[in-house]
Amino acid sequence: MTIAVGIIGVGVMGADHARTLVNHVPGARLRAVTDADGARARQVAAETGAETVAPDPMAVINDRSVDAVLIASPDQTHRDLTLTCLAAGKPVLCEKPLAPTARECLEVLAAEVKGGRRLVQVGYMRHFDPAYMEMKAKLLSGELGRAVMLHNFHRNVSAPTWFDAKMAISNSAVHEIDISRWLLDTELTSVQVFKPKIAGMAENGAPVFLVFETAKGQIVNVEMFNNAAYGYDVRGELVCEKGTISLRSPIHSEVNTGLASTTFYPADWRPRFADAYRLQMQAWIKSLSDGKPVGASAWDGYVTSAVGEAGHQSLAEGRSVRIALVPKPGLYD
Ligand code: ISE
Repeated sequence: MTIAVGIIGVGVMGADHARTLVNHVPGARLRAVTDADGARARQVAAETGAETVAPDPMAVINDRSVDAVLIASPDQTHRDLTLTCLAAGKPVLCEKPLAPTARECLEVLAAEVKGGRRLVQVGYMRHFDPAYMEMKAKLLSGELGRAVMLHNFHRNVSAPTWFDAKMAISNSAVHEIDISRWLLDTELTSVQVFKPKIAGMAENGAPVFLVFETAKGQIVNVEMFNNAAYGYDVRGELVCEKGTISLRSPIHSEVNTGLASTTFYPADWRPRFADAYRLQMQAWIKSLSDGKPVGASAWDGYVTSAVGEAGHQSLAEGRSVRIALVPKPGLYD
């Protein structure tokens, strides 16, 4: 069975997903693409061999020949489009975040629960990153004892001028919020956000430092620095009772010359997480054939946004904030 996919939004991420789908996922075909910029949609269709260019998102979702929808349009469109997919009974892989606010995520959650079956996967692709998967497998083996602390670093080369501390949390550090819950298999219960106060330092992309407590009593921290200048760099170290597990980024070559050895950083997240994006897409398509949901659920999408909002509150009020969640619906157990 071949799954016909429609992609809504073919900017940087959507176009990348289109290439991944046509080049690396044998059980799927790219049935339709659409974008607010029609010329861009036509260009991506020509490059990837997409069968049609649809005039708008509704045309993709309502196209009876489209089996599943991938949403990669701007964040503020995610709620409405996901709700429309649910109303049409179509499975959807929605780029992160599920929606910018926890309230909107809850609307999606309510609609999915009402329908009684899991149709939504959220594109928190780190669940499929081989380095994080190895970290989790090692933890689950029990060899190192229980997890005690998790250090996360997330650095980008540069941030747009409008990228403030709130964006650093809700657009970028949400990846660490998501992956920390997944790795430790628990909820984050409190958050406190700190900001270095360096005279004259640019406000856009300035670092934020988040400290969480978990329901299992662990401490998690996240250094989020969107303007770190030197490269795209994601690191992590899990400290357990009897040892630690550190993340290694994929390195394909090393240059040795002039008494020095050099490896290179990617400029953004796409090369670093290329395997994760590919494995996520393959797993999503397989899950549609075998009916077993994988990856981050709408519940995970809601929790991540709710934790991000608590982070915003901590930032505004300069204190630790308790994280309050609605009860988890049985559909997500
Ligand atoms: C960015 O906003 C993303 O969404 C990427 O997935 C992430 O890896 C990147 O560092 C963020 O800033």
